[in-house]
Amino acid sequence: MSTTASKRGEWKPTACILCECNCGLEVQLGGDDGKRLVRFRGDKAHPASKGYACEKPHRLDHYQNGPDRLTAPLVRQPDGSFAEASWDEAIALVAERLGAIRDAHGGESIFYYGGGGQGNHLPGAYATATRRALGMRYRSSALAQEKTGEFWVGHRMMGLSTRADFEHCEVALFLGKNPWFSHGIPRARVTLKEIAADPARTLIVVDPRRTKSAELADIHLQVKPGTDAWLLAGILAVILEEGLLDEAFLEGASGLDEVRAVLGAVDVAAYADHCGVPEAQLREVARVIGRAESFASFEDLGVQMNQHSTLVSYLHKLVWLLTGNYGKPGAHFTMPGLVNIADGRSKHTSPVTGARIVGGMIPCNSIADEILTDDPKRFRAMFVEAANPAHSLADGPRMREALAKLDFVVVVDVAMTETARLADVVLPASTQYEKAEATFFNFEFPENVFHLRPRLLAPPEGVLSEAEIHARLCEALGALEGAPMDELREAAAKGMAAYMPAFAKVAFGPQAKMAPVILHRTLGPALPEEVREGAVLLGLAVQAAMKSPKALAAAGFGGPPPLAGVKLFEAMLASPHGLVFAKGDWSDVAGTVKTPSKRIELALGDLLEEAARLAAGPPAPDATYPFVLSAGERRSFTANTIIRNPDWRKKDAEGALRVHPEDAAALGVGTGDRVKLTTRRGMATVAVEVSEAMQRGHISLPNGTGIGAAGLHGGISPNELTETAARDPFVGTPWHKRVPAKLERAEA
Ligand SMILES: Nc1nc2c(c(=O)[nH]1)N[C@H]1C(S)=C(S)[C@@H](COP(=O)(O)OP(=O)(O)OC[C@H]3O[C@@H](n4cnc5c(=O)[nH]c(N)nc54)[C@H](O)[C@@H]3O)O[C@H]1N2
Ligand SMILES: Nc1nc2c(c(=O)[nH]1)N[C@H]1C(S)=C(S)[C@@H](COP(=O)(O)OP(=O)(O)OC[C@H]3O[C@@H](n4cnc5c(=O)[nH]c(N)nc54)[C@H](O)[C@@H]3O)O[C@H]1N2
Ligand code: SF4
Ligand SMILES: [Mo]
Repeated sequence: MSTTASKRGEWKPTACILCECNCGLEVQLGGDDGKRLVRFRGDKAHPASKGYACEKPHRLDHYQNGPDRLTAPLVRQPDGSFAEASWDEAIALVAERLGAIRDAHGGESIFYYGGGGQGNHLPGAYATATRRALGMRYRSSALAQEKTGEFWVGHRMMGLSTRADFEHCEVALFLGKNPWFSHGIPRARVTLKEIAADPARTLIVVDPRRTKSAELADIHLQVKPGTDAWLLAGILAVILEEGLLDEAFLEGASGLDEVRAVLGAVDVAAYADHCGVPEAQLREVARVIGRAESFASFEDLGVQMNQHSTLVSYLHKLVWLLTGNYGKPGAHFTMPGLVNIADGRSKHTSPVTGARIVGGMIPCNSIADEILTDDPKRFRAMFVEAANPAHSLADGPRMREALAKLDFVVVVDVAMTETARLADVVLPASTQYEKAEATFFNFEFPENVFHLRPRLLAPPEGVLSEAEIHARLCEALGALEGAPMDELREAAAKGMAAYMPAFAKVAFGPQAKMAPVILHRTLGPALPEEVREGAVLLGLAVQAAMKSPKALAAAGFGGPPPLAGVKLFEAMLASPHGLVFAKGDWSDVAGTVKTPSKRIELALGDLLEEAARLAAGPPAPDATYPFVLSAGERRSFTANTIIRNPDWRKKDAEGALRVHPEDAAALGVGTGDRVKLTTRRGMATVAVEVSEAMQRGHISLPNGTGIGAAGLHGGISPNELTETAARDPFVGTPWHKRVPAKLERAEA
C-alpha cells in the first residue's frame, strides 16, 4: 500500500516553495477528494526555519490545485494548435527532433534553460543526463540575471562564494534587499526584529524606498535609484581615510595599495551628493561598520539588477573585507553546499555574441541574441524546464520572437505557462507536492541544512516526475545502452551494501555521465515511493563526503567517503523534516581562501578602472523618460510565476504601480486611478497606488504579475517594458530596477 494515503487531520511534513528559504511546513490534506492543501503550520522540527513561516504559504493550494495545470503531453500540430499525445509518442518525438538537430548542427546548438526554481532543484540534477546524452553544451537559468556578477567577483577575490551570519552580527546591512517581504535569510522577520530591538546592534538598509525593512532599520540610507556605486565608493573612502581597516586581517590579502590608489582619492562630499545621502550619514555608516565587532551584509536585486551591478558587488565585498568581516561569527562565511550553485568561475564565452559565461550560465539578456541571428553557431533548439523565460526574461516580445524562430522547443512544467504556449512539445510534470523534491540552496552555517521533502500526494494520471521524464528521454536516445541495469536493480533490491560496489563500477566507467538516470532507474524502485526521486542524491552525497569530509563528519557522517556518503544518503531519505548534513567551524572558514595565491585579492583591475570612472558622476537623466521604474518589486503576494491564480492575492490584486504623492498630484491621479506607463520598449496602462514610501521620480511595479491563460489578468507583465540592451557590461545582468519611464494620466 502506498504510504502517501493519509488520514484526514494528519500533519505531514513538507516545505514552502515560494522563496529560496524553503521553510519547513506541516500540511493537512483535505477537500472533497482529500487532495487539497487545507491547513498549514511552520514545522518546528525543521532545523533551519524552526517553526517559522510567513503569510504566503497559507495559499499554496493555489499552486497545487492551480489553473492552467497540464495533465497530458501536448504536441504542436501543423495548424498551430496543440493536441494531446501519449507519453511514448511525445518522448519519441522529442528524442527524434533533438537527435536530428544534434546530428545536423551539433549538441551545442541545443540550449538548456531552467532546471529549478525556488523549491525544486532535482529536475536540474536529472537533466544533466539528458544534456550529456545530446551533447548539449550551453545552459542558463534565472541566476544569470541576478547573481552571476556577485559569484564572479567572489570567485576572483576569494575563489568562493559567501553568505553572512545575521543571527549573530552586531551590524547588519541590506543593500537593495527588502527581506521583510523577500526573505532570503532564515526566519527573516524574527531576525530583523531582533536586530532592530537590540540597542547594541545596528540594522542598516540601503533602499530608495522606505520599505518595511527600512522602517525597522536604525539607519535607512535612502539612495537615489541606481547610485549605490557612489555610496559604497564613498563609504570605502571613509574607511581608508579614517583608518577603519582591519590591519591584522588584511595581512592575508593582496592589492590594498591599488584599491587605495583609486578609492582613497574619492571626493566623499561629491559622492554623497551623487547618491543623495547626507555626507554625515554616509560617514557615520562607515564608522559603524568599521568599528563593529561583526558585520553581516546582503545584496540583492535592488543593486544586482541595476546600473553598475557587478561593480557594486565588488565594492560591497571590499566594504566587509577591508573591515575584516570574514570567517568569524556574525560576519561572512563560505559553506559546504551539496552542489556548487554559486559557482563564479568563468572560462568560456557564448558561441555567437561572445558574452561572458559565469558558472556555466550564459547571461539571460544574451539568449535572444544567440538565437535571432543567421550565425551558423546560433541556438537551434531549446529545452526549458521549471522556468518561464517568455515571462521572466527582459524584453518579453523579443524573447517570444526568439522562441518562435527556434527549430524546436520543449517545455517541462506543471502548468501551461507563457513559455509552454510557444513550445513544440509540452511535457507535464508532477508538482512539488506529488514527488520528492529538494533545493540546493544550502546556505546555512555553521549548521548546513538539507531537506528532501517526501511527496504528499500521488501524481494524477498522465503526469510524470522529471526523473522519469529524463530517464525515458535518455532511453529513447539510446544513451543507456550497455549499462548494467539488471545487475544494478538486483543489487539495489539487496540493499546499499550490495548496490554500492555495483554502482561504483558504473561511476568509474563510460556510463558515469548517465549516473542520475541510472540511479533513478535502478536504485529508485528500491526506495520508498515517497522519496523515490531522491535517488540522484546518492551521487551527490558521496561527492559531498569527498569534498567536505570534516564538516560531514562533524554532523555525524564520518568515515571513508563511500560509507559516509551512504550514511548521509540514508539519513536524507529518512528525515522528512530536514537534517543538518554538515557542521562547519568558524576557525576553518577564517583560513579558507581558494584563489591561486591563497590570498584574498582585493584589487580587480577591470573593476577598479570602472570605479575610477565614477568620478564623472551619474549619467544625466533622460528628458523623454524622466521617471525611474523599478520593474519587479517583491511584495506580500508575489512569488515569481509559481502561483498562477490571481485570486491568491488578498491585497493588491492588480499589482499597482507605486508612485510618490507629489508625483501623483502633479499627474492629477490618486490611488486606484490608471496611468499610461511608457518605456523605450513598451507601454501599459496600470493602476496607481500613491505611496509615501516612494521618493520623487521613482516608481515601482511588482514581479510575477500578468500571467494566465485568459490573457493579462492579475496586473501587467513587467518584461513587456524592459529591454535586453540595458545590462551590466561584465556579466550581462539586466537593469530591471532602473528602467527609464514616462507617466501620463490615462483617459478614463
Ligand atoms: N514575496 C516574495 N518574495 C520573494 C520573491 C517573490 O516573488 N515574492 N522572489 C524571490 C526571488 S526569485 C528573489 S531573487 C528575491 C529578491 O529579493 P529582493 O532583492 O529583496 O526583492 P526586490 O523587491 O526585487 O528588490 C529589493 C529592493 O530593491 C530596491 N531598489 C530599487 N532600486 C534600488 C537602487 O537603486 N538601490 C538600492 N539599494 N535598492 C534599490 C527596491 O525598492 C526593493 O525594495 O526575492 C525572493 N523572495
Ligand atoms: N522585470 C523583471 N523580471 C524578472 C525579475 C524582476 O524582478 N523584474 N525577477 C527575476 C528573478 S530574480 C527570477 S528568479 C526569475 C524567475 O523566473 P523563472 O526562473 O522563469 O521562474 P518562475 O517564475 O519562478 O517559474 C518557475 C516555473 O516552474 C514551474 N514549476 C513549478 N513547480 C514545478 C515542478 O515541480 N516542475 C516543473 N517542471 N516546473 C515547475 C512553474 O509553473 C513556473 O512556470 O524572474 C526574473 N524576472
Ligand atoms: S519565507 Fe519564503 S519559504 Fe518561508 S514561508 Fe515565506 S515564502 Fe515560504
Ligand atoms: Mo530570483
